Amino acid sequence: MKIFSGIQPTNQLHIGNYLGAIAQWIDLQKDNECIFWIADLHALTVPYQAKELQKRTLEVVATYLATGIDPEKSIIFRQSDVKEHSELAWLLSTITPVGDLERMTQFKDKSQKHKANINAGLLNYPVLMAADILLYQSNRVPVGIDQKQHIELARTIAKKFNKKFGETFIVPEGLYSKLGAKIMSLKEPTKKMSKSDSPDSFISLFDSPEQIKKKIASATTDSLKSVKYNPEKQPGIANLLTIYSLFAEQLIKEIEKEFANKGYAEFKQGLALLLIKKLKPFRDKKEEIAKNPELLKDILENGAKKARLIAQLTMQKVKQAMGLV
Ligand code: AQP
Repeated sequence: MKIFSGIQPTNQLHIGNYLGAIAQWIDLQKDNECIFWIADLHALTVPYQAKELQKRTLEVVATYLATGIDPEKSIIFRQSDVKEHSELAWLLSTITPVGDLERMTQFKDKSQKHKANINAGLLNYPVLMAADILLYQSNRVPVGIDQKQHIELARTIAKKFNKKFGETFIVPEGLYSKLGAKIMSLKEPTKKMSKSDSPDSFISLFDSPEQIKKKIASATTDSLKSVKYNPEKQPGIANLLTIYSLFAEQLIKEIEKEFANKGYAEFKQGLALLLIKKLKPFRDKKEEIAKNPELLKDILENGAKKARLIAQLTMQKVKQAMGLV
């Protein structure tokens, strides 16, 4: 099966990006044809520093390697290295109703967050995302649940294109992790954890032990004093239990029992120690990778060559179908 997924180089990746997306990739990489890419064109839709973008892109590649993505098994490439993404996005935009784009939750949220910069790219983001996925004839797209609406739109666009111009695209399906599909903010546990929010609201995959302890200790909880999974009444504790369960590979019920007569401080201390232990191999591997920056550039160059071949084949088909050649 063809697996395709990517991440924007908008900041250091957090445990939400890992549990919602990357952890699934590691499993899928064993038996599938995988493509994992860096969505730098998408990252241009929110305010950013041009000087920082290259560095952040290479950091995402380093994060992929540090968490276990193997460039020998999977293609890793940068979106802007394959011009067919932008080309197909334009073609697909001609069959996408503006109304469909205006009702996207991410467009509404990001327009609210960046009121002074509601650019057309922000509105067209899901069309570019549909182009990304469809170019590679992807079967499955493992992502967090926040991307479900965009995946559904990509499916609608693929079906519409196939109906109008003849069978051209594979209609992709989203793959969502059972428990980790939406990790919440540590500060506002009714909102998803986001790498562009305040650093206190997320645990980066490379936070130091001190940072982890401090952030978990100050995570928002409640006054019920009971370590119970109840997302409605205790969203903060439910989120911490979810994170604990996924990293410890232990059922939530068992963790509740373990901390049944203990306070939140003890539970948080246990979670911080668990995270420090589980994230240490990522930190160590990233330090090792940092010694060889050329390796990251080579991986992107090789990945782009392979990605271009696949993308060009699809573009030929698309242009023929649309009457452009
Ligand atoms: N909180 C989350 N829980 C589970 N999965 C998540 N993802 C993001 N946040 C969570 C998944 O991570 C992948 C990469 O996301 P992205 O960088 O393309 O953009 P995003 O979804 O907008 O992620 P962020 O962290 O919120 O970034 P910013 O702040 O830059 O917008 C996707 O598969 C996403 O579902």
